[in-house]
Amino acid sequence: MANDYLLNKWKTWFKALGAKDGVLTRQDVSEEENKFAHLHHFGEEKKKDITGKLDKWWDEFIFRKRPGLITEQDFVEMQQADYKAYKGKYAKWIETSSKTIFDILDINHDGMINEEEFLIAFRSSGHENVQLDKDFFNSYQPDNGKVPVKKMVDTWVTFVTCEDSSQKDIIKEAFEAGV
Ligand SMILES: [Ca+2]
Repeated sequence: MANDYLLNKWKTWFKALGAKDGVLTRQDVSEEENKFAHLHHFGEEKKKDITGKLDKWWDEFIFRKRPGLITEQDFVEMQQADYKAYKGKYAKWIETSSKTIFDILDINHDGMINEEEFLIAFRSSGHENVQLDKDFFNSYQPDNGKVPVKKMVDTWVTFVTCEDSSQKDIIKEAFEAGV
């Protein structure tokens, strides 16, 4: 069993994905994707391409190929089941998930996340306080305005899999600050 510290982070993560009233629907995801495409000013073709990749990520890593909506309880139970069955593989799965999504969010394909890419990703999923989003981005101590995808991925692995509350967790801190 994951400890309470990690269970609470999974609940925070679920909300951060854009769940409303404890439920995440395909409609929520579709709205987020439309906003993402709009903020990036994608043309029709680019929008179709990126939305297809995002849909695949949501389906595989968040909905886990379940049809319809997922509740917070479903979500936490899914993490818990995998975590219990194979702790090491769970961390690897989260790493793969994070790498996959950040490679999509890295729109200019330079292996780095710049402030614009970061802000659009977070604004699209309902984190509309741009100042807080910027503070969050800056907590990565960007070099020349950019953060390597690898660094982003590592912080997500810590956030989603680390049970040790004494370890620094900048994602947890950002959400606690109101992102
Ligand atoms: Ca980039």
